[in-house]
Amino acid sequence: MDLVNETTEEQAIDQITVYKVSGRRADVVSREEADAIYNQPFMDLLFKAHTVHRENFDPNQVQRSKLLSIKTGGCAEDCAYCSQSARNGSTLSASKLMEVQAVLAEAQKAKEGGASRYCMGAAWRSPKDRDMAVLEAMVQGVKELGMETCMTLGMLEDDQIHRLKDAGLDYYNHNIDTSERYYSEIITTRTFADRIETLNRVRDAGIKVCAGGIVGMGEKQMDRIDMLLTLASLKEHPDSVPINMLIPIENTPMAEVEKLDPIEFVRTIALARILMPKSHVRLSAGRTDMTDELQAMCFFAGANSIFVGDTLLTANNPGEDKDAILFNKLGITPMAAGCDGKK
Ligand code: SAM
Ligand code: DTB
Ligand code: SF4
Repeated sequence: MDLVNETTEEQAIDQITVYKVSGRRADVVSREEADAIYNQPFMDLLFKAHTVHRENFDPNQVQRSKLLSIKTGGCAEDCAYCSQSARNGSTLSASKLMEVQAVLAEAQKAKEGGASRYCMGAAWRSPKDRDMAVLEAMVQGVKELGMETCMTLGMLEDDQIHRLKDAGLDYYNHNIDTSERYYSEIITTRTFADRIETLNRVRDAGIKVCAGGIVGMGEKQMDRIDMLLTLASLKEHPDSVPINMLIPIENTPMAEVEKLDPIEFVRTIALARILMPKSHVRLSAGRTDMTDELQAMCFFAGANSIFVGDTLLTANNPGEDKDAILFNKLGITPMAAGCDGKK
């Protein structure tokens, strides 16, 4: 049986056009087409997204990454959602960059817990040159443990990117966070264009790109769609696309924002899968407040990666036991390190 329901309407939705976003060449659907995909009847959207997912991945495999905050709090940036911004009046105390051995001990535990990728995050606008040798040693050490390496350190200069690449960095995470239109409501200390520039530099240096954003920050539906269109319009699709549901943090400007309807969240995941068929779409922050059924629906819609362990950077995450039960119930198996799960 042909899995694709070939209606005229669906053919119209499938039409791929070429257009430019902010001067970057892009082979992506237009905003109108993306809107039509996002807003089609939910069952049709899920069917389409799952079909695309199956064409590109084993739908029963999910990749697992573990996060560690290697430098917490006291950040000079004003990201309105973040517990680590010194400007947000958060009660989180700032700490120094961790010692290499302490990071490697944590990475070893994550490996034993089954994570295939280790992502080290720092609450910085960008790293200082004096920190680079320590960061390089962390990358080298985690690589030697047999895990994929990822860092998220803010904006990077070319020489910093090359040093990290030479140390063995596989992935760099840098999120665009929201649409270009809504961005200035969320962050004023660095621009949307700054983010794109860092992403392009990372890609040009041959490091795999992990780029996504946050939903549930009071944005409009069109902002979620535009955010995904921008990601799909990068020179190459990001290898990983983390979709974070806002974790509201006390004392931040986002603490009381209205919760996003979970169906809208699933629609966002589905559009990400359809626009970026070969990327790993990560069901990222916010899983602690999601039911098993919602997470299962996200996996069906094309999410195939998660963060594991009971903490993200500073906030809670479901933890290994809960995830093992969920995977077992759903018949999901973890992707091995170095295996991209692609067909
Ligand atoms: N300082 C670096 C930067 O901003 O690029 C790296 C760390 S930063 C915490 C990494 C990402 O985590 C952010 O870009 C954002 O997408 C996500 N994030 C931070 N706080 C969050 C929250 N409360 N809820 C959901 N996602 C969040
Ligand atoms: C991403 O997109 N989400 C992760 C990772 N990349 C660095 C971070 C989520 C942070 C959630 C809030 C916290 O733990 O402070
Ligand atoms: Fe700093 Fe990153 Fe948090 Fe923004 S998201 S305040 S840059 S740690």
